[in-house]
Amino acid sequence: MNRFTGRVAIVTGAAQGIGAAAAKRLSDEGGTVAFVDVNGEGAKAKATAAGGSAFAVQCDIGDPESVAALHETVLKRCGKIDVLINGAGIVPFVPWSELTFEEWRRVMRVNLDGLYLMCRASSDAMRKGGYGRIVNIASDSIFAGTPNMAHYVASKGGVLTFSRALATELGADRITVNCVCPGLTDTEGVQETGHKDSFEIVNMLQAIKGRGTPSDIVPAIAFLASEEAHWITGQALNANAGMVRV
Ligand code: NAD
Ligand code: 4PL
Repeated sequence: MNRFTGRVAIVTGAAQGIGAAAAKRLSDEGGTVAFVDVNGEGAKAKATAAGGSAFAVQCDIGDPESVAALHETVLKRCGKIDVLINGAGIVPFVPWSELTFEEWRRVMRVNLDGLYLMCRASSDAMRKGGYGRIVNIASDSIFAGTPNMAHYVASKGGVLTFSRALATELGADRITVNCVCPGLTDTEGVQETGHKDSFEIVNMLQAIKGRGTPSDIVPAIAFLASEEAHWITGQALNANAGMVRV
């Protein structure tokens, strides 16, 4: 498939995990993809490996100036923004007894403030260009109430409901906004936390057995980011082997 030929895409969180896999797929399918991450070196390595017209931009999505600079760079280089995949996120592992306000804010700053800043800037460019697809990455933990991440679950509930509202706001411009809700997925981020020990229990609840990897999530993201998904907006799609069903 070559669903992104002629399209310009920004993918955040592209240095590793689900974001990196999504960026690679859009690039493989012909898109000009900006691999964006606060880890600039990691993003550069993935963009180089993707080849084609992929390029990397270092950006902290929680910083308004950094997000403005990113959009200036992409618009100067590519002239438009067609697709935004918001893959960057913090995946914490902190029990409620240890959850401080500082830690709460650290997660909200990226998972919600960063999402706002990216959607704000990219959707302005999409409206000018007359085309747009926004795919946000929530999590099926918002339906399961997954332990050791109450602040994260709160932030991802916000990702889902913000996506519904933004779909309304951008509907007049025929820009779609949807969410993918992955289940537990084996990524570098998860391997650094206690979530790495949850695969067995999650597997027990899955309809289809196995360990979720980024390549299991990417097809849902790429579909919602494609032109043919034009009649789908404000929706959430679980990609979780049926672990929770809503
Ligand atoms: P990961 O930790 O492996 O990768 C996340 C990437 O985001 C990293 O490269 C990191 O540098 C980047 N990032 C963090 N803060 C940033 C910032 N301020 N600005 C720019 N980039 C920043 O994570 P992952 O497991 O691949 O998760 C990707 C997305 O999928 C996240 O939104 C996460 O919440 C969501 N998700 C993950 C799982 C899972 O089990 N892995 C499940 C459901 C949802
Ligand atoms: C079910 O989004 O959805 C662990 C870690 N378990 O980040 C998640 C489940 C995790 C999840 C998530």
